Amino acid sequence: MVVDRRIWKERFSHWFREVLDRAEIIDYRYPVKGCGVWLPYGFKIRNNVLAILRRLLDDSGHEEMLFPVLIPESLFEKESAHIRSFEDESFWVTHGGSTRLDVKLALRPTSETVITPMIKLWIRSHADLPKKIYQIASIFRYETKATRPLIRVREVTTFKEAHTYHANHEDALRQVDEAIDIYREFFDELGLAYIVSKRPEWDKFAGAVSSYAFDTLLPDGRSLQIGTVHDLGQNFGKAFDVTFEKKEGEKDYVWQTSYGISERVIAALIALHGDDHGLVSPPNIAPIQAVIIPIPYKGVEAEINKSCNSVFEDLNNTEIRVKIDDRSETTPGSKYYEWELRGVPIRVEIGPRDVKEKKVTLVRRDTLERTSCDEKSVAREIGKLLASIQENLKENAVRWFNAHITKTEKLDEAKKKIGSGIVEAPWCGNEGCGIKMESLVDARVLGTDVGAGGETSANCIICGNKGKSMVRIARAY
Ligand code: 5CA
Ligand code: ZN
Repeated sequence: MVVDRRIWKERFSHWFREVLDRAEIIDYRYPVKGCGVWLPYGFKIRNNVLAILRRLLDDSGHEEMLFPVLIPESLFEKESAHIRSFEDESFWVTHGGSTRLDVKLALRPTSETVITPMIKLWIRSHADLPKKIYQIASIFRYETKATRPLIRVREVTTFKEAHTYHANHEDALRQVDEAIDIYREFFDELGLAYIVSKRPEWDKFAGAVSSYAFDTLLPDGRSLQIGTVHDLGQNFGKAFDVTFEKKEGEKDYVWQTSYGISERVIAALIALHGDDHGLVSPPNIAPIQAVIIPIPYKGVEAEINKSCNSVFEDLNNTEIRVKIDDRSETTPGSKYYEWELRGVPIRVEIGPRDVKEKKVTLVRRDTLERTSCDEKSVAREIGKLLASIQENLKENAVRWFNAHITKTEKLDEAKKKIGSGIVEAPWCGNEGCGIKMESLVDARVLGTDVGAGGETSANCIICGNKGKSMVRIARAY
């Protein structure tokens, strides 16, 4: 079944807040703008998502570390493009108690200027390179655009930032490719749909040589940047004087990359998979993969309980995350409603008819289809269903996403389609045309295709001169 997102396009924003609240993901009522509380159920989702990310990074030679939150202004301002962009976007600590600090301290908005000066102490020669590290921590940004839970927050509580150091540019560029591959795999495992674009010059990360970004689409047709990968060249190496001895004996500045992911990814998976019943959790990150609900019936309570316990044991033994909801004061109907809202992939119903036939009833959350299976084969059956749900969510997300990308050479059509997704149009590559396009269609340039697929022979949609590449435009979060 394909969930038609258009049903809730208009009320997506409201739907999103309702789901976060009622499925107990985040409580956003904390009295500091842009700050929220991870509730136990949301925190479990967060942990499962981070486990995938940690595995992918650890398996490719990244080492997890943890750096300080405070950055002295003297370090922060060393890379000029970086400080220019982040100065007004940072929270500043100016006092210790009532004493004014000699050097004010920024709460890290990201950590290049925290990590690079320490790397300088640890790298001597080419033998110390490449070096790949990451941390998962809070960062703080004084966002002035409208804040929204998970999507744009001022305390980003789930910031995974990787930083890598290399002996030459080729190796750093190879790392950029590796990072893009790792993120692809990560988003694929979450069943997300995305495109990767090279950001235009005027929208690069502050201090980067080039930036590549993953964008997805939310049901309201606006794009959301869910991850970025930056080639930092030697910009920070030079600013912080990080040198190493090359094989031939001479010195060079270190080459760097950095790449980041935040809780926006969790916003994206809620938004892309959810439906009118609430959350639909991909099985691989679902805190509970199957919930067993007894349907009590006078006289057969004992048999029903016995069957529930036996199914629980079977699922538990095959490492399916399972729970029995045996609250006696709540009706089965209210339980269905609650677990659907929380997106539990499989509901197992066990009632008088089921026990009589030695069967159980299974309902899958993505399509709400009901099937029946022998009590004996329940673990194998649910294993198959979980795999099928995982697959189906991804397929639906990708199908919907692709249906909301429009290629056009006409400005009128670009204007018409921009409200519902991403528009791709021929572009000469000039910044002037890019900026003009942004104002004419009232949207943002996301960038161009990373591969060769983005080339075009059509003329620039703005100036009519020979086009170089297809540029992507969208109303962006
Ligand atoms: N140092 C680099 C690489 S870690 C860096 O900071 N890149 S970034 O600025 O692009 O941030 C990485 C990712 O964090 C972004 O792609 C975006 O998905 C997410 N992010 C940035 N700001 C916020 C915010 N205010 N709320 C939620 N997520 C954010
Ligand atoms: Zn042009």
